[in-house]
Amino acid sequence: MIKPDAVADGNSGAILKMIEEAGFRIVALKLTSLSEERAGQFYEVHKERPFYNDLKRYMSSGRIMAAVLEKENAVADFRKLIGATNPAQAEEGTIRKKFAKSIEANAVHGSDSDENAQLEGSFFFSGLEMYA
Ligand code: DGI
Repeated sequence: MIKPDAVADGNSGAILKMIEEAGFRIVALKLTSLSEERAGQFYEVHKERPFYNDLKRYMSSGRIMAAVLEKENAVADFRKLIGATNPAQAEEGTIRKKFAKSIEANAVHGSDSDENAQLEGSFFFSGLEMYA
């Protein structure tokens, strides 16, 4: 997912370019937005965390871009490409190093397991919208 700050700043194209150049194939893509409630569902795993309300508000503050990506070893390789959650710790050459503004407005989301990638893909897309 490309998060609201990155979409609003016009960085979606540059981020998708980095993703494709890193060898990922885009198999589904849409520009959409999340209500606070849907953002809360997406990040339900964090509901006990102190930043949960801020995260819901931020993730529903503007348009986002959702994508399903395909690659060997996609989850680990994508997390490497996006860099650390906190951009202050993100390595040079990562998407977050280049585009993230803060630990909250950190430009992109990536699934943390194959299982969550399936669930999160289905959160945004029907099977018919995913072209494998
Ligand atoms: O998988 P990540 O996005 O790298 O990180 P995560 O699953 O631990 O956290 C999900 C999102 O929640 C993260 O992208 C931004 C937000 N977040 C995580 N830790 C903090 C945070 N937001 C604030 N304000 N403070 C935090 O410590």
